[in-house]
Amino acid sequence: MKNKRIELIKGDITRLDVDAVVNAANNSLLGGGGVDGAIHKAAGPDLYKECESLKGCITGEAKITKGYKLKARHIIHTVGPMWYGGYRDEPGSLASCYQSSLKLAKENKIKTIAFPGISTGVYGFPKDLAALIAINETKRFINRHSLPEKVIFVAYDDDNYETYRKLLDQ
Ligand code: AR6
Repeated sequence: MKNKRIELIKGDITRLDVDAVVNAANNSLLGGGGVDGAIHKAAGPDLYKECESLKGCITGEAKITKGYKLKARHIIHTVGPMWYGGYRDEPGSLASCYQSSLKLAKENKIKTIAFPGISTGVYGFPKDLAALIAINETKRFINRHSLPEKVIFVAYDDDNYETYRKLLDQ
């Protein structure tokens, strides 16, 4: 890992002891499958109540809640783009998810933040392009700001882990 403020791990993001985990949510912010379902299940019903009060979120933007039963103190919910073949500026929207989430983290004095591969599950974004965007946007942000101090990419499977590892070692 060339950048000391970036880490890569394999596993379940709901178990991490960090200041914030990022959720790959949908526009309603009211839960769903994938990592969103796992986060809501682990955080408990009070998360749903707070999410209801947020009145949704636009694609590419982010909103913050408490972490409830998670070890993580906060959850940053961001809504990634659905992949339509690259014709609807999906890369730009995904880049915006990372920028919005990191900006919100900085504003909330978050030191450690963990990201899953936003949009790379149900939303069908190609994993290698998504990892490249995640890493580039993160480097761009942390080069300009001292917070968050550490950004952790969480790969859920071996393939995605290797994809990140190769890009991070370059
Ligand atoms: N920890 C870390 N990563 C995970 C976990 C986990 N526990 N579970 C899944 N992943 P997805 P999206 C990875 O589908 O594509 C939901 O229904 C997974 O392998 O969760 O942004 C929402 O409500 C994949 O690489 O999110 C939306 O409707 C990545 O997390 C929609 O899915 C994201 O997969 C959002 O789709």
